[in-house]
Amino acid sequence: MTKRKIRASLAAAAVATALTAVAVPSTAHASTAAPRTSAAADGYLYAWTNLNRGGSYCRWYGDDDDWSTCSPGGYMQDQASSVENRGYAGAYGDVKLFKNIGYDASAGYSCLDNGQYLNNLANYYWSNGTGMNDSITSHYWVTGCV
Ligand SMILES: [Ca+2]
Ligand SMILES: [Ca+2]
Repeated sequence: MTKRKIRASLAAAAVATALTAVAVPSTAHASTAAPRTSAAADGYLYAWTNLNRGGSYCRWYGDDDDWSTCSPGGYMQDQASSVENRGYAGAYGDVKLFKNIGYDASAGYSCLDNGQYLNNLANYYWSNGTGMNDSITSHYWVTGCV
């Protein structure tokens, strides 16, 4: 292979890599292609046991390191099938979600942008590629999803 051909194939490989990087949705950032909420901001993160805001729900104004107790639903650990960020825009307006208790990111995490509503968590995945449905267990508010 001539030097020019090698360079051309390297460039083609770089383009292919770049295209792949664009085409694969970010698993660590749930807001990718997620719909915006139609609800007014009230400062709370909401979670429902069923999809499309169905079943019982809990909501949080602050952080929670263990969803096994919450208000008003009482229990949301490994139950949530839809979530909505109705937090106020700006500082601490985004929510980092964790599969494990205690903000332990080792089993997977995700980030929900301010104003995002995920109506069916079966369509979303943790940072490690495992499904998010019926598995959220803790969260804290952050300024800017990363
Ligand atoms: Ca559920
Ligand atoms: Ca869990």
